[in-house]
Amino acid sequence: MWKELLTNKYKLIIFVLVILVTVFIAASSMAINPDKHLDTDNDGLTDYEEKAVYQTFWNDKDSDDDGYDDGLEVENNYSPKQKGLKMYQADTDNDGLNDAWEIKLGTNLMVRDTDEDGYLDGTEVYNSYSPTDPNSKLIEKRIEVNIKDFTLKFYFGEILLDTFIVSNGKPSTPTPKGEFKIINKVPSKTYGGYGYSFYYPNTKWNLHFTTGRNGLRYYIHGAYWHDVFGVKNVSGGCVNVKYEDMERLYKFTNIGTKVIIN
Ligand SMILES: [Ca+2]
Ligand SMILES: [Ca+2]
Ligand SMILES: [Ca+2]
Ligand SMILES: [Ca+2]
Repeated sequence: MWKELLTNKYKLIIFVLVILVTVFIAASSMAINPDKHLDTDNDGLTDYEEKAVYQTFWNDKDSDDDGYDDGLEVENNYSPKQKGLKMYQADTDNDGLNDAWEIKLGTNLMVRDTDEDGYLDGTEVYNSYSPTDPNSKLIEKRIEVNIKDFTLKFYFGEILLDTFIVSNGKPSTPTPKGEFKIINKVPSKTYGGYGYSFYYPNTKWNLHFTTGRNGLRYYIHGAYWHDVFGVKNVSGGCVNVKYEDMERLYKFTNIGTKVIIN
C-alpha cells in the first residue's frame, strides 16, 4: 500500500512538472514569436509590430493618449509614442537617430546602441557604419535627384531612408545632371542680393555639390521663400528642399557623400 502511494505521488509530481514545463515553453515561445496577425487592442497594428517595431502598448490602442489610434498615426507618418510629433521628428531613445529611420534601418527605437558596439545608433549612421552590425564596414550614402519626378531620395547602402519632393533649376538655368560628391556643408548662406533680382538671407542647410564653369556654385539646400516643391522648377540651378526635410538630410550627409542627378 505504501509502495503504491509512493508511486502515485511520483506520478503526480512528474505530471505537475510536465504541465509546468509545457506552460513555460508555450509562454516563452509566445513571447519570442507573438502571433504576427493578432491585434489584441484592434488599433491596426499587430501585437508583434507593437512589441518588436513601434514599441507601443499592445493592449492600449492609443499609446500616447492623443486621441488617435496607434495604427492611424503610423499610417499618417505620426509617432504613436510621442504626442504631436511626426515619426521623423521623434527620437524616443535620444540616440540621434529619428524613429522613422530607426524602423527603416531595423534598429530598436528604445535602445540607444542597438548592436552593443559602444557607439550610439545615430553616431554610427552619421559616420556611415551599420547600427545593427558591430563588425560592419563603411556603408555608402547616396543622394539621388530625379528632375522629371521632382524627387530626392536619400539612401544608406541599399536602404531608402527618405524620399522628398523638391524644386530644381528653371528651364533657363537648369540643374546640372551627372554624378557628383558633396564638396562642402554650409550651415547658413545668402542667395541673391546686390546685382540680383532676389535676396534670400539666412538660408539654412546648404550642401555644395558642384561648381559651374562660370564659377557658380550649385547646392542642395532648404528654401523658405516658395512652396512649389514637387510641382514646379523655379531655382537658379540649385535643388530646393523643404525646410522640414532639409534639416535631417543636411545632418546626415557628409562631405564626400555621392550625389546622382538625372
Ligand atoms: Ca494592436
Ligand atoms: Ca495616439
Ligand atoms: Ca532614436
Ligand atoms: Ca552601436
